Amino acid sequence: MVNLHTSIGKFQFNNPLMNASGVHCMTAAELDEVAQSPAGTLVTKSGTLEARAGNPEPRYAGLALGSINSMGLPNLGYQYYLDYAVAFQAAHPDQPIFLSIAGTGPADYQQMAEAIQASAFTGLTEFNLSCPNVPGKPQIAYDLDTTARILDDLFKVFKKPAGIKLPPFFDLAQFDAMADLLNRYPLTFINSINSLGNGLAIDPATDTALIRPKGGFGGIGGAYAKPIALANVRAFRERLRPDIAIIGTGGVTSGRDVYELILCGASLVSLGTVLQKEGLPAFARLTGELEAEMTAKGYDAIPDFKGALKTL
Ligand code: RRO
Repeated sequence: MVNLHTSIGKFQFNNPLMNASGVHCMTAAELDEVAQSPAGTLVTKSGTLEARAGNPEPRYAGLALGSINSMGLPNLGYQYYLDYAVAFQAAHPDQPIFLSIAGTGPADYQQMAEAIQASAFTGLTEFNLSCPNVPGKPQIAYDLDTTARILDDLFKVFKKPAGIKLPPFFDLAQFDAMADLLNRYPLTFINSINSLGNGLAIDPATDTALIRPKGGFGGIGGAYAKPIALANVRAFRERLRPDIAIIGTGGVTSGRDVYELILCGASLVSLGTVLQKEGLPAFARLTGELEAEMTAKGYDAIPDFKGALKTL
């Protein structure tokens, strides 16, 4: 039997898998189902100051090798998820939980951070700086100055374990610049990557974009994203302070994919499109496949191969 235990900061998990924010985490009922699955932890849908209906439908489509979405941040408001998380940790003191937060502008982050700081929440907060789908609002983390301003303001008030959700980067100079910036802050983790922003998928029968919002543009997830996710996790693991853990997200369809994200340096691995397509049984399937891969490679535990990617 292999041991799937992993940790981030002082938080302990008995399985490295979790849902990706946005999938199976809109309501308390969905969150409860993830908590009761083999997943090691769970994260809420990104909550905003006020509840949002999100973009018009259709706003998600499955694709041959993944998915496209332009949900537009539909959520029940951050207070709903904060209340859920506080109640969850009271009922499950040994099960860490992540709260995800998204602003529609820089000031929102500080306001929600103040509220979470003042609350009884003791888990991990993920500040989503990479939503690609709010019309007229660029992905924040592609703008280093705005990112620095948000983090400066945030950490003046926020003293609890915090991380940020990053978009994919595509140039080594971007990794250098973002890692330099992130290393200045008391981050507990980053989550890399959000979906590949602003892809386009077309229905061949009608020559029409598959989703309605933004002229059909949306975030791409699933197998299409895997090499980019691996590269982002690897690039940040090589550049970030060792005490900043990485949650690897993107492109998982098999246990081998989970293994490879860990090989690149991920401490936890989250499931987006695969969870959307297969539902909760994905956690048991991928756990079994990860165990089989570790056994085949002769590893008993996650620290034995975490970050151990070899290069030529
Ligand atoms: O709700 C969304 O449209 C969404 C968000 Br907030 C995000 O961070 N990533 C994504 O692919 N979709």
